[in-house]
Amino acid sequence: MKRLIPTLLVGLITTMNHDTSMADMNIESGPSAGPVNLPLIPYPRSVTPGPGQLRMAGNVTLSTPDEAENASRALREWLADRGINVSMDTGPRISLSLGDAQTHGAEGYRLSIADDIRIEAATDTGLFYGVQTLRQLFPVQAQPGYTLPHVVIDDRPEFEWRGNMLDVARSFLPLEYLRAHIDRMSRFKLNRLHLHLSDDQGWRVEIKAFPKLTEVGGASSVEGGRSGFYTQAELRELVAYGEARGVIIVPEIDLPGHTQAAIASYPELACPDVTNLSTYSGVEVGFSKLCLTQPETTYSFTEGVLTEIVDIFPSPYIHIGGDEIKDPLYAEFIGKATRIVESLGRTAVAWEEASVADNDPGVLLQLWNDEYDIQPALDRGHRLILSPCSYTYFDHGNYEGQPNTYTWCRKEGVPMERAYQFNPQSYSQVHGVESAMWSELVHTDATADNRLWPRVLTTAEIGWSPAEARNYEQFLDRLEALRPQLDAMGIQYYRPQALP
Ligand code: TNX
Repeated sequence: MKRLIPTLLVGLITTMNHDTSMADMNIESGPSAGPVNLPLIPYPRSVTPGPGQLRMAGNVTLSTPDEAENASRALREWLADRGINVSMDTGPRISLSLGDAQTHGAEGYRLSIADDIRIEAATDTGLFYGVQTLRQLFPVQAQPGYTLPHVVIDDRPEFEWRGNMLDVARSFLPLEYLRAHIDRMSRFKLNRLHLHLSDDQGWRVEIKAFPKLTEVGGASSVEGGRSGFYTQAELRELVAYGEARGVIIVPEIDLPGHTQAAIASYPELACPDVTNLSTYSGVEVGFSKLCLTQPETTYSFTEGVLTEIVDIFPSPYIHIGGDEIKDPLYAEFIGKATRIVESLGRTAVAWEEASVADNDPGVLLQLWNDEYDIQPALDRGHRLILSPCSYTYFDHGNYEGQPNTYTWCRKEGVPMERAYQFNPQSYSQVHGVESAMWSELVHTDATADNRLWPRVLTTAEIGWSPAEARNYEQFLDRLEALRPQLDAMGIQYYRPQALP
């Protein structure tokens, strides 16, 4: 049931009225999300309104600790962008301070707005997230003055892994898109960008020991898609860009299947009886594989590639694929590949089919097919990244029948409401959640935006907010309030017919 806007928010709304699309912001309150529905995504764990309001003009004073480099930079850049001056002695103080890990955890923070604005956290990342929350409370355009509600927000994430996967193998995405995506993700506290870097249709990462992977495999793509590859230097820069925004880039090299681009580059990777050694631009899967009966070639390739991958990507997790392939030696290969990753000092992630192998229980399994039996792996202690296709595959339609979308997992597509209803709390041993955008049918930046947004915001909220703080009606109201922020980021998000 909708209620009048609580007085606490009147000042905020008044400020927002300058912005026409904010004017119709519909603040709703309900029992499950506490007394107010601040325009925040993901919704914080705890919101305690205070009695007053903070009024400020376009000046603030700042105090930021040296150790909080990323949060301080994000705060200063945003203030500069918003035209808010940092001065020595006028305006309220915004202070960032590093405190106690027990209270806030690795990514949590407390944001208090009273006469001053304080953000406390145990880490730079926690402070960074506090800054993101503060930012969402401000209108997107510079105003002569701002009024903020007095409030204390205590917040920390439900899951450590809050991810999004981009398939850059079927169709390439330019570096600028990836940088923009990292910015966008970090604004909503998403922290793992999983890059699907190789598949039948393309190989996208420079490997110095195997230069033909990008000469041949980098030049192919799915039909109608984009080809290309990233150099190691470009990827290192992207990693640093992510690090400054709390986003770890998790690379995936899909093995031992989905390897036609590698085989076309190095035919000796296929068994001698294989005649199809050319690049591939179709969409069917499951036909290519490394020759597992030739361990010398297969493992020196696997080890050589993974060694360079760990050198480029400091991520504690390296994804080795492992999906959609039948081979009598499959389980043996996976066991060996996950141990190669371990020997390189990292933890392997693999698609859930890999659960048949004798892996160290530390290996993370990424669940994607609602019908797969994962129980035996859970019994052995594996933890899960949850990406069930019928809730999280954003190559499926925003609505039933959307052109250029898949339906193989769910014929009705994955409308946002459905995506929001996904409940990771109904699984056990959950390490995190991740949505995925496969790119067989996604060939431009605009289409990528349309498939990803706003649905990625459901991943952000499901990954961060506890089940009690989630409510779809309220989420829609908050999304509506944040729409100018998505617009300002230049996101060409899908607009449902129901919205003007
Ligand atoms: C299944 S999910 C795949 C991908 C496809 C995707 C299309 C998974 C591990 N494999 O190869 O691109 O479906 O929705």
